[in-house]
Amino acid sequence: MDVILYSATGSNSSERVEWVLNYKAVPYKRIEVAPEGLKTSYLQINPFGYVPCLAVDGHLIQESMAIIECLEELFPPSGSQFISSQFKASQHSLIGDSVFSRAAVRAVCEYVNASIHSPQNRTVLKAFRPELSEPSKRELRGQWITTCLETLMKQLCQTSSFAIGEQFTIADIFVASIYKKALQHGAVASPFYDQHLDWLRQDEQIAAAEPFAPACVAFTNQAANSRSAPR
Ligand SMILES: N[C@@H](CCC(=O)N[C@@H](CS)C(=O)NCC(=O)O)C(=O)O
Repeated sequence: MDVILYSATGSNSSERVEWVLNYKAVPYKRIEVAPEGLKTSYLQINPFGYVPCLAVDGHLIQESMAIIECLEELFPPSGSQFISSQFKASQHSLIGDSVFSRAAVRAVCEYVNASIHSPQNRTVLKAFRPELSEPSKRELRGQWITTCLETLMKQLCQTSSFAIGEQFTIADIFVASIYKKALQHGAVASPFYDQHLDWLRQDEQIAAAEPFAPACVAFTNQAANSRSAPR
């Protein structure tokens, strides 16, 4: 299968997809889309003008959630034909193993994607707050994500240190990625979300699959010796 990911360094939505591809050990080619490309030639790939976009044997798929759902179908748990030497393919669904766990995972992802990420998107801020300077936009983005993550916290890590349920899912990926974005915008670190991130990084396979390695992240190591759920 020929898999191409159109991505951009620092793109939060692309990071989600890259994390899934890496975790599932799917071989893929990554194409970096330059900012000017988003408004020009790349529109033929993704008419929405956003990264990510995934091409699978010539089929173009837009929107990170749709891409991830498609990857879950194309490369289901233990899809051994795609195992590379670096990673083991996942043994469980990254979306959840029951109707209700899948609904809970999707609810978190939808909240992150639609309610947290979209309003602070560069294009949206440019349209609604054109008067703001770049530093002010960054500050606003950090504040917005932080406020929403406070709300989201109540839904997370209720039965384990994973965001939803007892296993690693895309809810962990969406949450950890948007938290890192808040830190990049200068938001104050959160003990809860630091602990969640630390927890994920204690798992070799999850940590090895994480894209854009963690230079920008305030890594507290608070949870390094404890595997209790962040609450
Ligand atoms: N809902 C979309 C969001 C995609 C998105 O906002 N991508 C950002 C990067 S994270 C982008 O391409 N921004 C370019 C712009 O706003 O001009 C998805 O999940 O794929």
